[in-house]
Amino acid sequence: MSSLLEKINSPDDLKQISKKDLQKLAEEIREVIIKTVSKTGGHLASNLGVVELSIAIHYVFNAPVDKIIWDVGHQIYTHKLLTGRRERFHTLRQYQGLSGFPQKDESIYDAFNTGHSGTSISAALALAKARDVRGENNSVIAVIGDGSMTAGLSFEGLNHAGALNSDMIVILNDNEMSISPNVGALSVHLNRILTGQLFNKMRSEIEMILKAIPRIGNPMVRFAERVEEAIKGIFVPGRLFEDLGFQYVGPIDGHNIPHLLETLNSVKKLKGSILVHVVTTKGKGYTPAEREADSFHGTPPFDIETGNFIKKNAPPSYTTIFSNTIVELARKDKKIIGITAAMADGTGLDKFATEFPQRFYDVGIAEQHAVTFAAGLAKEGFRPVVAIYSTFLQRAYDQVLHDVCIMNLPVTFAIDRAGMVGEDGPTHQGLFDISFLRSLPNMVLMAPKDENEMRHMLKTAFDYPGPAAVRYPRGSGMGVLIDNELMALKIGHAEVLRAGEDVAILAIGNSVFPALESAIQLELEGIDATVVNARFVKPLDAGLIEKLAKKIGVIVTVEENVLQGGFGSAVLEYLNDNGLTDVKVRRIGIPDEFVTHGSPKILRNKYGLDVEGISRAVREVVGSRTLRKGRTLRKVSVSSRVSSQIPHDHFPNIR
Ligand SMILES: Cc1ncc(C[n+]2csc(CCOP(=O)(O)OP(=O)(O)O)c2C)c(N)n1
Repeated sequence: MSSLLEKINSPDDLKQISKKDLQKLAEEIREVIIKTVSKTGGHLASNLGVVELSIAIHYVFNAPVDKIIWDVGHQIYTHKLLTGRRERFHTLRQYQGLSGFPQKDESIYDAFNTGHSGTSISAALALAKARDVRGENNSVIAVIGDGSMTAGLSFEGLNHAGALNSDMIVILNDNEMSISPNVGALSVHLNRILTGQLFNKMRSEIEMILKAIPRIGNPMVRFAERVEEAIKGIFVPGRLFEDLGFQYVGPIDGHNIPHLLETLNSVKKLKGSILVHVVTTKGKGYTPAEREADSFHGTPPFDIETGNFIKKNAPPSYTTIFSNTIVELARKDKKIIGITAAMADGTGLDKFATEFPQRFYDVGIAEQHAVTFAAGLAKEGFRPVVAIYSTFLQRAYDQVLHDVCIMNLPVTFAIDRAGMVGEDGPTHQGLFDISFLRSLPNMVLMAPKDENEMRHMLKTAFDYPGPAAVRYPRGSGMGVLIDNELMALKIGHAEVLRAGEDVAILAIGNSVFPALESAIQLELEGIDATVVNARFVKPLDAGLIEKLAKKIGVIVTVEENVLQGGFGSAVLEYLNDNGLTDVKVRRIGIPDEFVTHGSPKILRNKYGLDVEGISRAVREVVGSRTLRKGRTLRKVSVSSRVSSQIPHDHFPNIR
């Protein structure tokens, strides 16, 4: 069977395909996306929903001269297939393969890098303004989902764009879903547009007013009824956007290609800021994804026939353990309130939501609001927990500082996906939170070595009368035994796991077990290492660090975070500020660069964060230094090294 897709290497090739064949092309694209994502994992449901829309956009507009900005960018698989990346599509999200998001360095068709929600309108407005200054006349199109439209940043962009009335098009892809069903007043508004309620409500109100006017009232009602059809669908539905300065067009069926082509062709000729409201079905064309669009938002590899996810046999994830622990804590403490920014499933707060619906808030994609909302609740005596991914907490930095830390309010931050996140790439790696939280007065910051310790840290955070954050990694725990009783840890106290005389390895979070394993390996080579589970980045266990500095004099720090301002920096600062300057220190972490997409295993290896990397760094720093008790380094063959018994790389969930 000859394939239409095979003929397409650029949008120009797409334009050679007749309109009547475009639906067939859409089906071919769906098949490729389903097949590929079933192997690589990725954002399936969002992509299946925009196949026709992406084809129509590329058919009508002229990329790369016309600029298309995809909000979040998780829905651009069709765009990638149509813009010269078809042959590399099987490498999606893999190390050195295609990114799962738009990347300007990957293709000239990717007009702006995205990954976090709500950036597209601001970026599109900027590209439109730059175009105007240059005196050019290309189109600029932002494609944004109804979930991402709830982000505060989207409103900031709309507000500015509407006021400037620049020539730009915002395509609102409304599937009534964020990851889970969309929440909030905007989503209610969009839903009313779709069901015609807004129009009906307004009509009956107008009717009542008109009928109340003596004599002329009734004839006016009859006249109004005649123009009803004309009114319907023109002003009323998009009133909100009209008031913000946009011309509203829609709602239109986002799976009807002829309709899409006709609408986009008309819109292309319009001047000013236009909002096209397109209605799509998330997961369209693949029954399991349509039925469970939230589970198929971001999927691990799956079996196409059954739609079942292919799960590795792995211990429960940190997220699952968090999910259970927060419920356990909340059963005992009625003041605990759970808050998520559109990530109830991803963070594991869904279980809390089911058991305590009155104490649970999904605020939509609104991380800033989530944090200030938590601050307000804490101020009123409650114990809110903000369950959030490390990368998305970045958006609420000022709120953590300004609304939580200055007032020293007891908000708990449960920071999931901290460290190497992997396949989603630089926009999603959780590699900055240690640095940005460490710098805030009043903040207590911890990271557990395993899931059992995470439970105790959560208890510690809730017992602490100020802001406290627990950061933990993506993926499965270490498979350790879980204590029944929750126990608060001593704030600022580290745990010495192994005593050795040649080097002190101070590790934090999920770097602790690899450090321990490295120490076992190094012992065979004649290097005797102390291994410390730091537990707290802030406050540091200053007493222990000082003791080790004086006694051993060689320190290696390990963290899954950027080196700038990270845990290792904290140790160095302490040593320097306390006159311990003759200590030899080596820091392992992420250097001054963004970490690309790829499996966490590959990435940890690249940055020396695995057992081998830690051993290598220790060997280098210990070097030819005279070992205590006159011992010398032994060369050990690979086979005699202790192999890893510790599951460190099971990552069933992606978001
Ligand atoms: C600031 C931010 N918070 C959270 C996320 C996680 N996230 C990725 S996609 C998504 C839902 C987006 O919904 P929508 O824009 O409607 O797109 P859809 O997937 O439904 O097509 C969320 C919450 C994100 N990317 N950015």
